Amino acid sequence: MRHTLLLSALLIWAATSAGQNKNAPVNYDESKVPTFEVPDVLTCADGSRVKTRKQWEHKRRPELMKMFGEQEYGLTPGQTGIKVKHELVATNNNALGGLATQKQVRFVFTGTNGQTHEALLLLYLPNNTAKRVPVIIGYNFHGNQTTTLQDDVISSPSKDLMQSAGSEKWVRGEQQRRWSYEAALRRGYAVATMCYHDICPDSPGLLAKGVLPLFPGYNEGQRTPDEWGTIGVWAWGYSRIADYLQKKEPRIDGKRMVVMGHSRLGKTALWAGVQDERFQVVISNNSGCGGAALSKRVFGENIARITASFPHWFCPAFNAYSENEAALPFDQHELLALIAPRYVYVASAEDDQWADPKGEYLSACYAGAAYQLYEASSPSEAQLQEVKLHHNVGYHIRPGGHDVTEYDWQCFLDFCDKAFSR
Ligand code: GTR
Repeated sequence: MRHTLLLSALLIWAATSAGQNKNAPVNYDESKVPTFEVPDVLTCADGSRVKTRKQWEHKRRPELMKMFGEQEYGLTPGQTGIKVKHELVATNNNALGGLATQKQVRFVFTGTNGQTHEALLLLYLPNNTAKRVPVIIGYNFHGNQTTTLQDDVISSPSKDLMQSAGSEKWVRGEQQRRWSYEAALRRGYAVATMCYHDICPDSPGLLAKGVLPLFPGYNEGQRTPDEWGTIGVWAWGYSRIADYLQKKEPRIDGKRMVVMGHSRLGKTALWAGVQDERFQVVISNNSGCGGAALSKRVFGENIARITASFPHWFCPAFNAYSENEAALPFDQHELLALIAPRYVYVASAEDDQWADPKGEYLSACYAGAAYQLYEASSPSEAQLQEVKLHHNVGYHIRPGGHDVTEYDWQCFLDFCDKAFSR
């Protein structure tokens, strides 16, 4: 018994203390990409090969989900007992020049321990139709008030906690260029956004200021190897937004929900889309390492760097692959594959080499094995030079850097139109 305890303690220590080298070299040279074997999406851990949808759904898919949960993002708690109340705080029927009905909804989370936490959702519904509409759900980085110049948009509650003195980032409209609300609304889409810090502050020292203390068994600072990181918590939050829109908002068509995110929130959108099959379309923009990019290419940001800079994003067990990507029993193309046969879109930017555009593209190709089981299409390596591909796994690359542009939105909307046969 004592030996077992000692061994578990050692394993926990090894899993949590390895890696995280903030000085690990970063490679941007294609000729220095290591030769590696892409883990085969359809080969199970016991060596057997998946030939049918049934085998995929009942054996290989759960096996992969378990690997991503236990070794990368951490496990999402099942029964949490957390209750959510929704309070309509404000409505404006004539927002964005009359294009939209704007609603602001307070989410009040209550844990079984009685602790509560609040978050604020901003929702735009198109005024050009009375029908039920599809919705694009995406977190913002610095508060709802940054996504538009509409002066009645209330600042997100996490602003006071997260804003550093003198920072311009939280100013009204500061991120407006990243939110093509008008384009989406004109095309008949609703858009819902929330500040990701509202769910869980993106700072290791502030994790207890989000929803985490409401979860049964939460133990601040004491993490088990497979305990979820903030990407997992934010993904959980995406599902809570989906709950609200699907069940409480009559204008939303709950069968046409899109989850999207940029960068760390692109990683989050993928993990949310994998776990919550209500998301019919999953969009990852410039998500890079720990998102759409293949880890085993070790190009641009790598596991040592990401776990050093953001130790709270992943589960502690992920550190074991820092400067050791070759040992990973899975890779990110399998994360995309887990979304099959639903629609997934990967967007890259040419100058965003930190996110490894080529690794993002190859991931989209290799995910195809699972899509083929459903006779659904994906890009092929031969199409690498093409800039925009609309298979069930979609992809585009555009000039410029790490950002979300009007063009990106146009591509996302085109892709959603295809997914929803509009
Ligand atoms: C970077 C990080 C990336 C990406 C990005 C972002 O600093 O290295 O993985 O997520 O932040 O979220 O903007």
